[in-house]
Amino acid sequence: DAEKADYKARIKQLLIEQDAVLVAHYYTDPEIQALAEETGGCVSDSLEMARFGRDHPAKKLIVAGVKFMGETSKILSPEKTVLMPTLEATCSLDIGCPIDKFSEFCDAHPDHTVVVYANTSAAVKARADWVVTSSIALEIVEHLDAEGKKIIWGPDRHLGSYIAKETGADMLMWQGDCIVHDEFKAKALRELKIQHPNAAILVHPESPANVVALADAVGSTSQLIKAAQTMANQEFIVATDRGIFYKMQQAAPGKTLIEAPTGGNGATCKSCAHCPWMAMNGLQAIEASLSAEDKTQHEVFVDDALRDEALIPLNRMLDFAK
Ligand code: CIZ
Ligand code: SF4
Repeated sequence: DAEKADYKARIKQLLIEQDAVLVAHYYTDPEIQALAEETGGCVSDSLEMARFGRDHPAKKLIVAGVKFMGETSKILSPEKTVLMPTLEATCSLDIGCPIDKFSEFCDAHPDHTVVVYANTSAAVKARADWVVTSSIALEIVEHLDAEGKKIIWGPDRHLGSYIAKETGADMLMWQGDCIVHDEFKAKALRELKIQHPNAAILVHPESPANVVALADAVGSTSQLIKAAQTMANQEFIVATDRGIFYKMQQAAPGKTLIEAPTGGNGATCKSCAHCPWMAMNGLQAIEASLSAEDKTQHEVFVDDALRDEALIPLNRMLDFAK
């Protein structure tokens, strides 16, 4: 509508005036992803978002995603101004892994290598030996296991269990979960598959093990998009945040994408396949991040000492990914 068109036009103007670029996650709303594409920004997973921001010549990054993504961008690009539509967009994994408790857990097992998921605070990253995203977690754990390392894994217990099962690595698990993926239900998924016998089931490994067990392909957001593109099936049942449908449909035009069921037998779920924090990145909030005189609701800062420490395990991942 007219109001939205107005916001979009203003955002485009402000991005140019301020030498800023919009970096959006696959789970943000489709109109935000489209805007990032139209304005020369990027739509990607958390690893690629951080890389794109670091390598882009713009002076300012507008990170449409959740707080850990803004922090990671700031850690990799300290000379750039990093703004977020709202600093209140957090993540249940980040909330569920406070630094003091996590640090105690690590201290209790000093012979373990600490591997943390990117969905954590800068302080938790600073305590880690490795940071991983779901697109590279399996390979890094395989590498560490081959070196005979025992691993502390945090915070996502489902992703951790999946990786432990796939690699056979010795992993001590922090018990966090993602409120979006944790809601996918195996029983209802089995019933849906009966109605769509030719559909391939695509599952993000933050989902429960009994849902992962039903998958034809398991992977990170980028890997699931690739699967929809390359697998011969014409229909896919997709167990991850529904924001991904925008890029998945672009990559697999003409194929049918179906949401995996949440909540089972009509029970309600907290998030129903869309992250409430990702959903906070609306047009109005993006416009505000660029136009507000007072940036306290928007600008991301990471303490210098913390930054230096968090950069080590982050760069370890980026170097490994090369
Ligand atoms: O679930 C998330 O927040 C994901 C998939 C983040 C990422 O690594 O892109
Ligand atoms: Fe966190 Fe889950 Fe939202 Fe991703 S989808 S930001 S893991 S709560």
